[in-house]
Amino acid sequence: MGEVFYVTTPIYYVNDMPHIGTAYTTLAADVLARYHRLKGREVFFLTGTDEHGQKVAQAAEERGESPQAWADKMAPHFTGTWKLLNISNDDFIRTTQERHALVAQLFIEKLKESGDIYLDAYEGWYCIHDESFLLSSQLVDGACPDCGRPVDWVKEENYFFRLSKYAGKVLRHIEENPEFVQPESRRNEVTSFIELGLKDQSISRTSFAWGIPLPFDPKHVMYVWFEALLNYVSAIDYGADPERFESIWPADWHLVGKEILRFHAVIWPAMLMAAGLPLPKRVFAHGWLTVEGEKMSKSLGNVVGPDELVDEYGVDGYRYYFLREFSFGSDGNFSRRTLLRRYNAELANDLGNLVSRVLTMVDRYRDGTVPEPGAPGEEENVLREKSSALVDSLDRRLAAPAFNEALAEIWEYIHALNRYVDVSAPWSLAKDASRGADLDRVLYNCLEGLRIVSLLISPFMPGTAARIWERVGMDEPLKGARLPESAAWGLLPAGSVTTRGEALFPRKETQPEDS
Ligand code: ME8
Repeated sequence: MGEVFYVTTPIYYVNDMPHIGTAYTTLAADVLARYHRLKGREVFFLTGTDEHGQKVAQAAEERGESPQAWADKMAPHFTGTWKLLNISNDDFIRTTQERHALVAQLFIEKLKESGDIYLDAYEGWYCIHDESFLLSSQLVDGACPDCGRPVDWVKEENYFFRLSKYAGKVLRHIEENPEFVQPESRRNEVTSFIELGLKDQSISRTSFAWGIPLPFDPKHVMYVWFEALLNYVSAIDYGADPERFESIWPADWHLVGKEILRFHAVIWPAMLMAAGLPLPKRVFAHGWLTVEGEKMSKSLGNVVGPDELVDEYGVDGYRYYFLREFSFGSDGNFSRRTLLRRYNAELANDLGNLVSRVLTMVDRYRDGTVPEPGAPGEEENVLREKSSALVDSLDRRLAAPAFNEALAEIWEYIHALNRYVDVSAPWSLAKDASRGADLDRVLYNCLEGLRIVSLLISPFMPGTAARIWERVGMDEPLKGARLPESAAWGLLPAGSVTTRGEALFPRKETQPEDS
């Protein structure tokens, strides 16, 4: 079961446009998907949009649109943004698709038959923004404890899922499988939450119609969270194509923001247990990003969209910054100053200049042809050993996943290459006709070091990686490269043609306060 590497993002509500927060999760999932493809695994990377529920219905109503027309208008903003950011998702699920509705109905029917669903009266608070049911004891100053917005009193007949019956089992699973909920600090939050006692979960609504009808009682539509979680199995044909489903399920990683961990680490596992399905292997809750120190919100008018940053810094400038700047499990603060600083120092200078220096020298001294490597000296052996240690370390960092640490280590290697150029001073060797073989060797090692850098940055910055790979003289496309084999030192063929090309990351002007 599950031989395919399966990674997911939350499905995003279509009430609003994608922004740097939603892009952050999607980008992280993209790196994992690309990395595992690079390792030769078959990968299924899923993202999509959450289109039902009261919040989306309200957003549509405010614009005088039907919810379906609104969702049809908004979904392309997400697919378009993922294209802009070079996201390699294998599928994009929309919860208004029939394939999703059929599975959601089949699933709920199954739980009904097994006795885990019953009808009862619900009376309590509801936060439309978070689409969550709340107890009076949870409110803070009469408002939603998570988003601070006013809550509505709901009194209606609902179907309930016997969540309480599974509480002990879910808790045991979390305790016995430390990988299941990550990072550890969040795991403790989840276990304390369960230990406080779980009530059965209302899973249907009757006061509005924008949802999937319950097959056994169509006056009710499914509670949007119950329905949305099912996207992870509807997209891989649960119930429709058992062979496909079993080859992909369970998910290797559900990546989510910390505010929706409870749904993924408590309700979702209980739903899966009730249906007799295996649980996802790991759920990772990452931190939240603020903008220039403030919570990002429409009312503050400080929501940042990826497109404006991509216009300015390019897609790989964008990708690099978000993956390098933040520690995945912690909260972080986006600021234009740190973006500019990292761009100039780490991309324009450390990497961009290195590529340009090396290719210029190969052009000047060796007519743009990869020279013979010659016999390796001590310096080269160090570079070679460092690169193979880096390959192992990348594997550990991405298993965590710690994207920032992975990039920091790749950049240490780039620093080592820069030092190697400085210390071996090819420009001096070029002045001495008797040092021709030494010059060949040094230039070869620089090119080979860059080839390995391009391979290792490819999950993070696929466009830049492919450009460097071609420029150093690789004819075989980067797409066909595999880890660890392609990182073996010496695979760059002598005699192939290099290309100088334009600056990869043109330096940007800074104001005195930026540096
Ligand atoms: O919750 N910083 O959808 P959603 C970091 N439809 N990440 C952020 C962020 C921020 N400031 N803001 C949003 C939903 N995110 C449900 C999910 S899944 C079965 C259903 C990211 O549109 C983060 O991943 O509100 C968060 O979990 C997600 O966007 C919430 O997206």
